[in-house]
Amino acid sequence: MNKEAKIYVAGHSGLVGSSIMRCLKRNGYNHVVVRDITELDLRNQQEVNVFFEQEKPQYVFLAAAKVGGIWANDTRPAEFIYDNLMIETNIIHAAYQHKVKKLLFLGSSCIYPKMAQQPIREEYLLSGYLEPTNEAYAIAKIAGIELCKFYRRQYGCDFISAMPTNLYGINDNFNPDTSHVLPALIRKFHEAKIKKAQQVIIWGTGNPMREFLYVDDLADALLFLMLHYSEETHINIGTGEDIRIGDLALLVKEIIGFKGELVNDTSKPDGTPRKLLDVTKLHNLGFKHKTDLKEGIAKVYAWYKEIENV
Ligand code: GFB
Repeated sequence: MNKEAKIYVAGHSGLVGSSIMRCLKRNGYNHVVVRDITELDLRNQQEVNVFFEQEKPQYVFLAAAKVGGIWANDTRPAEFIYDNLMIETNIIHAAYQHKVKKLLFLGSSCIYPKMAQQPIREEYLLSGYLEPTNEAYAIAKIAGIELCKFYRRQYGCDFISAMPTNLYGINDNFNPDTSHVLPALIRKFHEAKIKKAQQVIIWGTGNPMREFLYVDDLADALLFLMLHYSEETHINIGTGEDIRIGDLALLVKEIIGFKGELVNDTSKPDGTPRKLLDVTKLHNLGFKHKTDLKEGIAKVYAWYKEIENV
């Protein structure tokens, strides 16, 4: 991918897509095409075909997706499976038809079986049943991996798939009902501190373990893979370390400086007990993340205060 290459970032305004945009700019890739959701509905095959016909991108980062935290996934499964299947099928097929040189598809660590052996190696995919709270999203993402694999096998397309662990960073969704745990905790602790509240509610038991990767480290990894990886097998992207949700809450509490107590709401689901990725393959290729969790949360909190004007 030379610096003049025409690159399409699907999902450019989201958490991952906006980070890919910053990463491409930092690295001197300036010929990037994007479309807002109001201009191009990626669930519509006709619109996607017209866009590829007009723009003819040479490289594609497929970061567009319907995403959300455990509650959104659990309560709106039809939207998660339909939107994601349509987006990825339309883009991958159009990329094949319009001879895209290379496409990178983004999945998620929830594609692996709920009870997968830890840390989770790439080959554990489809070796057991899925976590029910995000089964719809996981099935769609598994379909995306398989699309890339089979388009490579049958048509020789250079389509690759990356499976990131739980992500966080600037431009995240901070809506308490639909967000992932980290932005939810940042917002809850921040608001509790401002209001001098006594308590903050943490969903579930606090016992699940999660691994968190700062989104700018993910974007660096994606560019690295676009340049250096070209295999049929998907590849995990993570830090190789995880933390108990209860301990994560204590860490966010400390960074924000909230003085009250934590209360567990066990009417909310825990989800997968643990999903730590084995990142040996990525490390062996020569890529390692840079941002430590505490440093990353502090960066996001600084950004959050700025956009909230507080
Ligand atoms: O980040 P999260 O929503 O998603 O939740 P998953 C992680 C854990 O944090 C769960 C707990 O055990 C939640 O119960 N948690 C505690 C909270 N307090 C909160 C809170 O205020 N908000 C939220 N959201 N969680 C998602 C999948 O699973 O991970 C997606 O549903 C996707 O499909 C994504 O794969 C990466 O890690 O459980």
